[in-house]
Amino acid sequence: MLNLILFGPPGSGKGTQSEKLIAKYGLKHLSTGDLLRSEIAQKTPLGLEAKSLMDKGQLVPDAVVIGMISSALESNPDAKGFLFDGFPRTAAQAEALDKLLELKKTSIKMMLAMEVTEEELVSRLLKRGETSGRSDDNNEGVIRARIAEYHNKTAAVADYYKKFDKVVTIKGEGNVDEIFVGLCKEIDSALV
Ligand code: B4P
Repeated sequence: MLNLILFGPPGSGKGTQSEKLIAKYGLKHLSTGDLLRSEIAQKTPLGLEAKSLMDKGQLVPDAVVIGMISSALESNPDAKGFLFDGFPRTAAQAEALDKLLELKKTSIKMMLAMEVTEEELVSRLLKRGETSGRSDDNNEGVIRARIAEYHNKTAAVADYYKKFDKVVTIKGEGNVDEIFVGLCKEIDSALV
């Protein structure tokens, strides 16, 4: 199995590049952001709890997202591999993911970490907010709170995978297709 983590701050291009990567490598896309937004759209109790946190730019509790990923892994027994997008976002989520994959006798092959400056992140997300209808994208204060959550709780997840020599850093600014080519180069060189 080929299991990849696409990592980076909010607005770094994870969702954008995920679509291209799953098409090229035939992976199952698991985005905790998308899973949470689907719970919100269905107005489930979990979705209502998540919405109040997401609207403030805060992370949803670990137990909630770990549970969602666990059932997504169970319901895709025949997947060739998974692309984790926006997960793990805390050290506890990273440890839980390793255990879940161990049960499936597999592991993370690599973490692709995209780097983008804060001003570029803010401008991309504000621009998306003009059309996306996402309430966490149309307020600069909320966007900066999300970036702060990333620095306080999420950035350290890269250190966890660095211990296992699994992190590759990619510049996430510039042309979408050129960034995609850079990501593929790293994946292909890990596959030989
Ligand atoms: P996510 O859905 O993961 O949202 P995101 O980080 O904002 O999006 P992403 O990074 O995928 O956006 P993209 O760059 O593609 O999370 C939303 C919220 O859900 C979190 O704040 C949190 O509350 C909660 N949550 C999710 N997962 C969680 C977890 N594991 N634990 C706890 N809470 C969790 O796109 C951004 C914009 O940039 C787009 O408009 C795109 O067109 C543009 N763009 C992309 N690449 C570009 C490029 N190269 N140049 C110019 N623009 C570009």
